[in-house]
Amino acid sequence: MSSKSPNYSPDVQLETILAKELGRQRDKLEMIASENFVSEHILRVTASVFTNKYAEGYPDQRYYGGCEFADELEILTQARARKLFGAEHANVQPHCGSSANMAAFFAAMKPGDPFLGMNIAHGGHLTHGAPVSFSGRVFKAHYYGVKKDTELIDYDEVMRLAEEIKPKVIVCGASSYPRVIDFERFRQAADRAGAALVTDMAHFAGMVAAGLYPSPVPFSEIVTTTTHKTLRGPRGGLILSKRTYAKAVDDEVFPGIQGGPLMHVIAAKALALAEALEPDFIDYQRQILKNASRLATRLVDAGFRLVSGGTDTHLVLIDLRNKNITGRQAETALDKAGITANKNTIPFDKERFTVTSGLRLGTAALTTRGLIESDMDEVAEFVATSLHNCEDDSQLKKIRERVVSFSRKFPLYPGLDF
Ligand code: DSN
Repeated sequence: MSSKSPNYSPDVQLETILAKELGRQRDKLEMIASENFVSEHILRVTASVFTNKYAEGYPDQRYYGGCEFADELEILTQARARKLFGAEHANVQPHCGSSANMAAFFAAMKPGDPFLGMNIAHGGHLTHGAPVSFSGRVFKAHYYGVKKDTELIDYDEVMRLAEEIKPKVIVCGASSYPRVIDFERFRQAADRAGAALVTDMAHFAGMVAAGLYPSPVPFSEIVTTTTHKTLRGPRGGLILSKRTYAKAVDDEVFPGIQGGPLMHVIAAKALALAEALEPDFIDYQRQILKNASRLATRLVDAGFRLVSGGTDTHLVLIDLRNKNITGRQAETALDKAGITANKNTIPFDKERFTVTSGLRLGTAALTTRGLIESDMDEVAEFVATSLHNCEDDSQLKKIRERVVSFSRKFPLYPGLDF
């Protein structure tokens, strides 16, 4: 029913929730490394009439009528994805990163096959073989990790396991690894095993698009990503592959795993990819990196130990053990201070996953709001003071007041009600 209809009655309960969420996003500092803010244009397109359309299948091979414009849209989005990343094939239908990874794995191996992924406790993602995820239940997962001294990926271990296990797939890419990944070495390991290399570039896809992080595309049979992290698009997934894997990937996405694609989200992906093709996207990604580097420096100045000693990316991972606080305590304290972040395991963590000894911070969302390096000095001070006073609610309240007025210097969606 249209809001212009005389019978329209606003859903006050729902609108109140939406307005509260907008207020939360505006008045808090968003430092979850996997989150970002889309442009107002992308918000609008995500809410377009394509939400009404079923389009199971692919362009020119749909199971529904009326798909002529859905076809045009999907072809456009695929072309932009291929162009942005220099890929031979793109599938733009995955609803999320997990379904993209699921499709990639089913395209490259069979249930029960061995594969090699990064240990979740060392920075890998749930879908890289964790026993609770489909990836660890359907396939036989083996894990590599980081070295204890450097906290960098142990490439010798990757090579050794590749030779020993002969996995069908090697997965690289991570959720909480702050350093550049050496795709050439993963390629060598995959070749040694006769495995397909699947790279999950969800966290650093924006930097890859901008040419500020090495591209995994030339080295990998399949590359998966989400579209909403550093790439700054709508929530969703995307798969790039070599032409030889195109049919297998497409068949696994639909009909293998998903039904109707979310065409309104695909429209928003098309716009996000166009934004990422603009020259100022490179400036944006460069600023994310400068902000992360400055944040890391200031946190070290304040006495925090960072896993691997720093960052090459948008994220830093703090080892909180020298401060005698857990990740869970840190997350709660920051939330009270108006900073949103998440607890995270660190390599060789002795705490449970629900507690952890680490805190992960990212700079993509704050950079979208317009913060530059000098602003990160203040953000680092908010973080450090909150963590040093994490049991002191009155201190945290004072920081919260400062955070609110600081946040308002960087308006978010000024024209929106919710
Ligand atoms: N949950 C995402 C992250 O926070 O890294 C990955 O899917």
